[in-house]
Amino acid sequence: MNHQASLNKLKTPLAGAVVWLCLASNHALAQTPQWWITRGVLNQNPAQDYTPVNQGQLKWLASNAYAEVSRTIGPDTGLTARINAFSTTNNYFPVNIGQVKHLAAPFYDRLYAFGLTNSLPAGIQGHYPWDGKPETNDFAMVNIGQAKYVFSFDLSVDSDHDSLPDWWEIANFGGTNNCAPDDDPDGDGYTNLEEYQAGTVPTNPDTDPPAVSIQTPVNGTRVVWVP
Ligand SMILES: [Ca+2]
Ligand SMILES: [Ca+2]
Ligand SMILES: [Ca+2]
Repeated sequence: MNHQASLNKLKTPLAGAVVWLCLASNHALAQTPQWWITRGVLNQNPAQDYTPVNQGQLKWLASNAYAEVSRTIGPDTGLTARINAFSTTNNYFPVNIGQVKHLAAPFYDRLYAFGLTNSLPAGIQGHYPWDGKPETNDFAMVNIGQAKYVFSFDLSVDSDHDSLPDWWEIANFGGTNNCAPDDDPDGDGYTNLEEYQAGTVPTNPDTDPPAVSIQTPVNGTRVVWVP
């Protein structure tokens, strides 16, 4: 896993609930989300999931997660503030469970606001991966596998397999059953799938790029290309 020397140390969590951060969770997060691959989150070394994670590694992981949230559903002020609270030192310091929870919580708050967190077992309140787990010490050290687990959420999930990811359907249509890829609800000539691929707004014809028209020159005229 890479380090990012320019990233900063984690804030020390406030004293509070002590909850065990559990790897073998029934909170069904993705094993290897697509954004880990596209963003080069992991290096090519064999997995060392039981090696203690350090602050530089955790900041690298969280920074890429932040970039992915920003690309899709967008961050809120709480999440941005948490990322901006990194300092530039202590990258080789160990990380404890409380620090990981402190850093990961605003990510899950943001996912929860979009309805993108998984359901916890019946009777368990909350929306964090560690909710409902046996309690232990927030000051216990964290290994790489535990840090990876907490940041393994996958925003490319497409529950109905129509090529429109859940986050995009929820953001634009308020749910995952309210649009079809071939529909054009704003009547701008672009289907929902085309709007998703182009990054335009499927409910607003004014946000789309203008159509390009190319005139055919009359024979014998000189055409000047202006890039
Ligand atoms: Ca879909
Ligand atoms: Ca459209
Ligand atoms: Ca549109």
